Amino acid sequence: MTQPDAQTLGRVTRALRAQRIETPSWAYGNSGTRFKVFAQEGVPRDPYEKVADAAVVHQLTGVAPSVALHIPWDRVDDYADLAAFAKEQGITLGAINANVFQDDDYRLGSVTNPDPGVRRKAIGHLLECVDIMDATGSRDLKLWFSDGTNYPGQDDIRARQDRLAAALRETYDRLGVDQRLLLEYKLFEPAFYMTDVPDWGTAYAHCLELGERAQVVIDTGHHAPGTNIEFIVAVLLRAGRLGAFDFNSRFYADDDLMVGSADPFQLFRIMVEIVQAGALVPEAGIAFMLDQCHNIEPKIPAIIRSVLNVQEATAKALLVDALALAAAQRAGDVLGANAVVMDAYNTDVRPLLRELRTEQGLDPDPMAAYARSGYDDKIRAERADGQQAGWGA
Ligand code: RM4
Ligand code: MN
Repeated sequence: MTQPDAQTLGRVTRALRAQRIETPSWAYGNSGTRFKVFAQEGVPRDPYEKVADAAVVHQLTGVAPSVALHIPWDRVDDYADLAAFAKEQGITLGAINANVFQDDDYRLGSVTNPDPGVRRKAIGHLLECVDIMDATGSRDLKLWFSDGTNYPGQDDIRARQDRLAAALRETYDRLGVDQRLLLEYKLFEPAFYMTDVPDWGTAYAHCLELGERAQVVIDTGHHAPGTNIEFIVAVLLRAGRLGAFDFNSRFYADDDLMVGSADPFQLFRIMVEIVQAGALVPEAGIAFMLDQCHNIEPKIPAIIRSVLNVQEATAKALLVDALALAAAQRAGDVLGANAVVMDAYNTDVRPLLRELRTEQGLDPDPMAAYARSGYDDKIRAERADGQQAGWGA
């Protein structure tokens, strides 16, 4: 591509300045596979320290002003106090993620469990998460259910859908008028035969039943290999039901690697759909979140890298010449249309982003700035004692 002209540059940088990416509290804590959790030095010991780390990512990148919480991993006595602490650090608390997948009671499911007592307990947790949102000022309740079955005949598929619908209804009805329910799907794991919310269609059907403030979450790692995720993005955008992304990368299944590391072209294609639909602006209501685990790489730099990867994919998507693309499409010019998209993808946007950061008073290279900042040494020293945060495995 010839270098973008001044007008294009102005449009692209304006959009990039307005971009918002939410980082996940759990990515700052220890994580692992089912085989091993490798502890790292300097990892936060409590939600306050996770918030502090998230604030550093925002200070260096300028585009990550909120952090998502996961309950009970981020349980504190006073959520308003945690929100005030976040504010002092220059960020806000974002989506509240419910967790109904780690208690022994949930062996046969949470909200779809055949036992009404277990269902009641799970719904109680979802409602508690809405109380927490009230205290933190969070807009979004994000629900992911590990519910499903491992063997044909284990439980009644339709009955489980009914139980799911009832739980979602009760939770949705508890929300305030400015709050949303975000429903996430996942093809499989930990259930291996049948998952109760396995795909966007099921999530969408439940959201339709609930009402307008129920929206679908696309976790990029939650599909069968080869799934055209940008198609799902386009369909949900058209229906006004795309609420959020959980960005990460995968080579095989739900690998939770850094977004943009396995398939940067896919991330670009997703962002093209977003940009073309005018859905990048915060007012469009789509939460661009990361959902990742940094099992072997240092966590804060990995999160900074991920944020930069989303930013780069977005910059490239913004460079797609929409007029030229539409003209080629109208003319049935297959190769021409494809060339417009590929020209944008093949543009090196790193100089543009460095310049943008300098204009914003940021270091043009956030990775290098973090390495120089001394923050890593500081947290290693300060957090040497005590119990590190993590979700265990
Ligand atoms: C799930 C899902 C959720 C996340 C948990 C930790 O696979 O992606 O979004 O909260 O993992
Ligand atoms: Mn997710």
